[in-house]
Amino acid sequence: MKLVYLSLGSNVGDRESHLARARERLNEAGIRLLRSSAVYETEPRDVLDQPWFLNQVVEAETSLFPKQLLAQTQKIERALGRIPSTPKGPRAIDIDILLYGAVIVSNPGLEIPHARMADRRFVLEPLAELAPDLRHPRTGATVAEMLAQVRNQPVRKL
Ligand code: PH2
Ligand code: MG
Ligand code: MG
Repeated sequence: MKLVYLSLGSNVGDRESHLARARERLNEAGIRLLRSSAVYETEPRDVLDQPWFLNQVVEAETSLFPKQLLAQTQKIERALGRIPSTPKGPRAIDIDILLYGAVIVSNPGLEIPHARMADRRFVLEPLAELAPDLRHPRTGATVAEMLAQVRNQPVRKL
């Protein structure tokens, strides 16, 4: 069993319900949720001209290997009506693998830890609720330390 952290995001349609349905589907797919952060409303990053997101981080345990975990999260994204669109643009649901234990995975289709997690308050703020002392497997920085660097990005706890 591995302890994993996933980031959930939605900025299209009924955002709350997309997050809730993603949590249900994850449980049914052998990704057993242990804890969930609060939900945050967050300013869009990268592609700025799109609606604000709801974001949340969940802690889960799974016996799936990283590629199997990715396949399941992508299947759930499709089941919840995610339509392929602009990279980093609007989406009904996004499920990103942040951390898979302390394992590092680097291949064209999958990067763990998530390549941009250290720059994103919409990831670090909810993650810090669950695991402030957790260390980034590459840099050794704690979640709380990374969060301190991105406090200027607007987020609002619901
Ligand atoms: N996801 C992106 C791009 N920008 N901005 C916020 N606030 N939240 C997201 O989940 C998000 C984003 C690509 O997945
Ligand atoms: Mg994403
Ligand atoms: Mg994604």
